[in-house]
Order: sequence, then structure tokens, then C-alpha cells
Amino acid sequence: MRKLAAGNWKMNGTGASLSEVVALLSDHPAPACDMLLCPPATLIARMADLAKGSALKVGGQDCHANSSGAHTGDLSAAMLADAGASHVILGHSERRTDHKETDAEVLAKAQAAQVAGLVAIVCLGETEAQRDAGETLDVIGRQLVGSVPEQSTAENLVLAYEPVWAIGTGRTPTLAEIAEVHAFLRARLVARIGTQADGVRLLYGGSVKPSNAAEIFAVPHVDGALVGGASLKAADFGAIVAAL
Ligand code: G2H
Repeated sequence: MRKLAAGNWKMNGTGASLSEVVALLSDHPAPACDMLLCPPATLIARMADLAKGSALKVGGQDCHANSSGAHTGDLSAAMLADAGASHVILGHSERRTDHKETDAEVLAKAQAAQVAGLVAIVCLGETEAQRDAGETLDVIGRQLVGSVPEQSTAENLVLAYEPVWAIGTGRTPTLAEIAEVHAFLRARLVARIGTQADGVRLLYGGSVKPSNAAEIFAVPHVDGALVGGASLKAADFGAIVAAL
């Protein structure tokens, strides 16, 4: 399976930041993995224009579950696709926390994204308290069943395991902990969507950087990364791309 290096710019970046994309494309014109950047919605169309004809794909960071209507400030999946997005991150822990998104809402958004022709990148992960209480696999299993559409395929679903305590903290789980969760995710996904699960890419996310990327990517069932802070600079993200 071709691996995926996905960058999540979160609420960072203006037009000036697109110079990083120009540098990334010039440094990595033919990467050995798939390359995706998810900038703020304000930059999707401009980044997609820059990425035309290149190996880079562009994604959103959220979408509404409805296709249109009276939802001030929200964006539908079709709008993201119209702007040039091919993917959308859904259920990121920052949205589950800041916007109180539930598994059911993430599921509805993922269904809407897939209907609009986007790849849904569904994020899952335990808090530090849940890990300390030995609940990691229970929590992740529940999130998977609650957030992943049953009709998903290898083409329209990506899963990202992001332990909440590893996000933006510089801390990462041990390789054995990542291996345990990713093997569990694969098995649970088979139970949820059947044999298509074998081709779904399972990303690890949470403080991935050039210095730890290669060892994380060598873990079984790690098919790429969802990268936050280290995706903002072409040099850092390019080094991660090169490690895949
Ligand atoms: C986790 C990740 C990107 P960071 O949120 O989704 O961010 O790499 O900064 O920990």
C-alpha cells in the first residue's frame, strides 16, 4: 500500500505561507508516498491551484454534515470539493474538545464527505487519563464503531490514531504502544467494514517530526502520518515525506 504523509496546518497560515508549498513541491516533485496538506479553509483554493499537476493533494479540516442550508460559518463537503479538496480531516480531538463533537456527529460528517467524493480522515485517540486507566483500546474501539461509516471503502476512508496527550506536546507513545493500537484498529476495522479494511491507510499522529518519523513508519500497520506543527515548514514536512 502506498503510504500517506498528511499535514494538518490547523489554524495557521495566510497567503504568505504558500511559499512553503512552492518549496515543498520543488524539493519533492516525485515523492515515494502520497502527500496531502490540509490548510485553513481560506487557503484551500489557492493551495489547490498551486498543487495542480503535482503529487500534492489538498484537504479540509472539517465539514458540516448537511449539504447546504442555514449554518452560518460552516462549510459543506461539496464546497470543499469545489474549492479543490480531495480529503477532509474529521473528528480531530481539538474539534471533539473545542466544539464538543460526538462520535455520531463525526459519523454523519464522514458520510457527507464520502457522498461528496472526498476521502474522510477520521481521527481517534485516548486522553492521558484514559490511557492511565487502561481504557485505551476500549475508547478507540468505541470511537471507531461510532465514527466510521459502515459503507466505507479503502478509497474513501483513512483512519488517524492520535493520542490526545501526544498532540503538540513533543511526547509520543512507545513504538510498542503504537503497534498495539494500530493492530487493534486494523482488526476492528475489518469487523466494521469487512475486507476493504485491509487497504485503508492507518495514520499515526501526535508530535511526528523528522527525528522520529522513520522509526514510527517502520511499525506494522502504520501507513503514514498526520503531522501538525512539523507540516508548516517545507523542510520539516519534506524530511517526513522522505522518511516514508
Ligand atoms: C496532532 C497533530 C496533527 P502535532 O493534532 O493532527 O499535531 O503533530 O503538532 O502534534
